[in-house]
Amino acid sequence: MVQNETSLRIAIQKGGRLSEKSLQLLENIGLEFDGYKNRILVPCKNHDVELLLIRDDDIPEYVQDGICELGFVGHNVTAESKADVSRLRALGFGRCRLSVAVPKNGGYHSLKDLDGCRIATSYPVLTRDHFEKQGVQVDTIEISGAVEIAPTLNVADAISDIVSTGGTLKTNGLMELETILESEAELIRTNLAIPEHKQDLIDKFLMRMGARQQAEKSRYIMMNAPSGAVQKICELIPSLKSPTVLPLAENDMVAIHSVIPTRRFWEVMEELKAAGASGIVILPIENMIV
Ligand code: PRT
Ligand code: ZN
Repeated sequence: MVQNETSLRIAIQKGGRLSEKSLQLLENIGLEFDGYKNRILVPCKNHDVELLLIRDDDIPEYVQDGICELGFVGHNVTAESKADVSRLRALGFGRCRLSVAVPKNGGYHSLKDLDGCRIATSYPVLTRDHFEKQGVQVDTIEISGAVEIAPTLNVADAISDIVSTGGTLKTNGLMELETILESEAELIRTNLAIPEHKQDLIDKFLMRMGARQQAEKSRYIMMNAPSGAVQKICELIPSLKSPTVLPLAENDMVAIHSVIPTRRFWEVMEELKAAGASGIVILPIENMIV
């Protein structure tokens, strides 16, 4: 059973790339906090919840040990820690990858070329695992920051580090050789038993998170069309459910409303216009329970 018998405790990164988005996500599902800036434990104003603000590296272990029931953390950090926790949700932000990178003109073209080399990294566990699986013998050198400078300083021959845009590698004369792990922020849960009232709260938050994530992937679309074009337009609209068709005061005209996946909108936009749709309006959706 978890140690904390009072509020549902959620760990988020104190100050870093994931802090703001994690907090925003909690606020989006209806949790209210204030005065969190200079505090470590922050009570929620409207639910039996408290936030624990810590370094991201500590989050998986804290969740594993039941000091917190939930945590928001990068998958790269969870995977490196090998903590015994469960992933409840991938969160769609903080996307990055752990990659092996080598000096651009170093003559390294594949992982095998790194046999016997020194690899600087803040991710020794994942890096060692990856090279071992490929049967390549390397020495991992653990460095906690500015890993990308290690080859220039001749501290290492290559690196394994987090990459997002790739700008940092480029600036340091490095290029990516291979991806070890794809990552994004995730919500993790302790595998220890949780009291029923806390589990109920978690279920409620997951439902709200699902509604929010679904809404973010969808758009509400409205358009006008001649009645004769309804069938063609309804066939073109990429919605799962049947669109709503409403008569308009103007003769033989209707309004068509539907919810569509955002990513499909541009694909069908021109076709809808060609089929006779006009006044097409697309709106974001706040929450969506399907
Ligand atoms: O203080 P604390 O230990 O809590 O924070 P931290 O410094 O360890 O982590 P932080 O805040 O830098 O990152 C938190 C999490 O954000 C990481 O664990 C990843 O899950 C995720 N993330 C997403 C990233 C990046 N993108 C990223 N680009 N983490 C680090 N980077 C680094 C990258 O290593 C490079 O040095 O940012 C630099 C710029 O990257 P490029 O490729 O865009 O140039
Ligand atoms: Zn960290």
